[in-house]
Amino acid sequence: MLTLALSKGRIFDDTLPLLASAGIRVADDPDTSRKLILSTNRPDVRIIIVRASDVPTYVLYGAADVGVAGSDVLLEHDARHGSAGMYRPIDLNIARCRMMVAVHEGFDYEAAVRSGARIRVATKYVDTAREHFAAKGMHVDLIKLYGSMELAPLVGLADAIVDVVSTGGTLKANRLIAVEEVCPVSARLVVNQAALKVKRTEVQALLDAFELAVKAVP
Ligand code: PRT
Ligand code: MG
Repeated sequence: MLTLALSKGRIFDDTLPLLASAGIRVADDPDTSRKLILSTNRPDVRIIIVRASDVPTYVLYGAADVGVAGSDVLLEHDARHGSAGMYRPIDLNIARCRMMVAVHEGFDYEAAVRSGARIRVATKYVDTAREHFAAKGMHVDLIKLYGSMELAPLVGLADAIVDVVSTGGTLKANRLIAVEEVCPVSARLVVNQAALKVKRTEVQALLDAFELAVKAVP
């Protein structure tokens, strides 16, 4: 049995076509079904639905053989736990966005950087943000949040946020401005290191199919 960990929403939606090209069709829709284990047309392949930030944990511990996780999630995981135990063989080029520093439109970020001011930054990517600002030689106080980062500068919790941005609509609606890119983000295939050996044939077949499908996208 091959177990694949996905999060529902954009990762699941964008992975479906890749699975289809590997001949795998999912029987249930996670948006309407409450099932957390989804069967597929292949009796030897199942999908588990987990939180986006939990995908590396399931794969690392071998509860899933393979998973799809945003590079934002992987960066944060690695900054905390190191990169051992998981291969990331393929950039799937899906769920793309950019990790950005953003501030309220009234906050002069450049002036704060120039003057060496200590700023407060709210983010769920605490370790990634710490490395980013340390590399710039900036002093920051980091505040860990679990979601809705965009709210923090509006109510005085923080001067800046580090969050992922795709259309920019959420920033705009909240009068925030992206002032700096931390890194581009896209989802990667992650593979448990032991599974790659023990289930070599099945895992390799999936990797090959995904790789072909990714290359076929212009
Ligand atoms: O929702 P949950 O707390 O379980 O986790 P999650 O929010 O990390 O999961 P999910 O499914 O929302 O995102 C999964 C992965 O998709 C992330 O880890 C990213 O790699 C990737 N991704 C791509 C994004 C976005 N685009 C994105 N726009 N993840 C989140 N967003 C957020 C963004 O932060 C903003 O708040 O969506 C909101 C709308 O973005 P705009 O710029 O289009 O307005
Ligand atoms: Mg979300």
